[in-house]
Amino acid sequence: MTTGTPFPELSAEDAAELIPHDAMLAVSGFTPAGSPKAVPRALARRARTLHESGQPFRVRLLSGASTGEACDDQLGLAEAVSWRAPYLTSAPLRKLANSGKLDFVDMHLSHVSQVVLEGFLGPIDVAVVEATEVTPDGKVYLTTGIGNAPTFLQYADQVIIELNARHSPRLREMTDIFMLPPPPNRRPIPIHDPLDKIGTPHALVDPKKVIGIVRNDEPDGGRGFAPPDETSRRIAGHVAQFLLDEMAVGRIPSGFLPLQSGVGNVCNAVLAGLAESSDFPKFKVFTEVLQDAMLDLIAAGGVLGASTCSLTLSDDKLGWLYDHFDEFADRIVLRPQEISNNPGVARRLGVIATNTAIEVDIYGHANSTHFFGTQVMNGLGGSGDFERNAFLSIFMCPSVAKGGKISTIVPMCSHVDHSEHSVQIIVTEQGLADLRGLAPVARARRIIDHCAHPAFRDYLHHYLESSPQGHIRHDLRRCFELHSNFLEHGAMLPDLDLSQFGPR
Ligand code: 0RQ
Repeated sequence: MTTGTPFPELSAEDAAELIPHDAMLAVSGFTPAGSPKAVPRALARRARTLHESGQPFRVRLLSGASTGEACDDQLGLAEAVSWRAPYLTSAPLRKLANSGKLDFVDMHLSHVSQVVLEGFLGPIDVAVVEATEVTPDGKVYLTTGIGNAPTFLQYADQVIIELNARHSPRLREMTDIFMLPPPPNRRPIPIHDPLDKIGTPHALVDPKKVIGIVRNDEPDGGRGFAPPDETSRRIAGHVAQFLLDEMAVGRIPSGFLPLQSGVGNVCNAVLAGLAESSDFPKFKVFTEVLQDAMLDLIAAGGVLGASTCSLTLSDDKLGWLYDHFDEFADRIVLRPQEISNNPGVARRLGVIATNTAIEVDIYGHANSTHFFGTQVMNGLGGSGDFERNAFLSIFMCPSVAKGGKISTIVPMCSHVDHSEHSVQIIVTEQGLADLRGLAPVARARRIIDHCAHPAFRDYLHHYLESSPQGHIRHDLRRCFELHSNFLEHGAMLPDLDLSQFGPR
């Protein structure tokens, strides 16, 4: 059947039948924003039916970042994914990855597009892409998360478009699609300000590859955040004061620099703290995820505008944005992640990167992804794209987790995502350690004194001072003693009185 477009209209079930077992399936979006919904739900139902009749059905799933409940969670619950890249936040997928039932490849998000065009992952069999419109000549107007959709549309063998009536067709006014050709034909990306537009409002697909259109009106299903707690507010206070001091001594220009903000409550609190401070100039944001708090700050004027890859907004906030689109149309730019997270552009703009860690060691290595070196949480996301190339790279975390059973400042990280060579500033609610220009042992003393919880400082100082002398001082027999204590006794320092700690 065809109505309104030259492409066959399919039910979600019919579309799911076109995706074979073991296919490389690529999906649009970045976080729940812009991810397909109807086809993945139908695919999960199909997988369950096939599994019940004893037949195998699993796909290899490639996306921009995490996706929404309809895709990652449903396919994970149906055990219908054998391989996943580049990022996940889904509890069912995390469980599969941590039990060895899913091959999860944790990648820098800016790398994905290039890996696809290198052909390293093999062909993309089918791409499912959410859009507000696809024209007969192959212009695809994407929705709230651009992710890698332009690349998937170009390289997939077959394409299914989910036309989602929930989204405003005006999203194209914010969208700026710019594709990099393969090396050696690349030229400098001409972005000199976060709000510069350099591309087109649509992606492109060869119309012959579009095997069907599925209509849908399911919302993204994005959730809001709890208001920042006391710990997040204290971290935010330290970051704001540090940046003001850097401006006062002229190391940050008086007009400030573009900010990148990671995900989560701490990052939201920092952003809000900066934008609400009367001492702060208004600033622009160059980042990958625009959340509710940032939209409020743009509306209030503290943030002048944002370059991002996705509008990861709660459904209510997205509805509000659509109702007030005129206010934001020229203050938000939606880009593919190869551009929103581009290392060269981040370096040129002088981005101040603020990201969160699970643990940090006394020399400044940061672990953002794995608990106790083995259990993956979410993945690296875009944190590495920004931190390695930032003008200033800031990592934040509460000084303790699990009510004081865990110190997030440890002798040696049980997994390393970001190294001492590019992590510059570490912040906990206890204080801020500026590591620039410090050799390893001086870094260690500063991190322990400024960032570790007082209850863990004696242990950490003793570890440092009693370890064998070297450029870096480590005792390889004891460097994971705190981790081992937790795994054996349920607390890193089993004799510590936990009543001194708050809920974190
Ligand atoms: O567990 O949920 O059971 O209470 O980890 O910790 O402090 O609430 O921190 O939600 O901000 O997440 C690094 C995971 C922080 C996140 C990470 C436990 C703690 C709690 C969560 P509970 P918090 P947040 C852009 C940038 C990598 C990707 C990234 C992340 C839970 O920010 O995934 O930066 N970052 N992307 O109790 C054991 C420790 C722990 C610990 C905390 N040391 N050991 N458990 N927890 N520290 C995004 C994209 O790219 C899309």
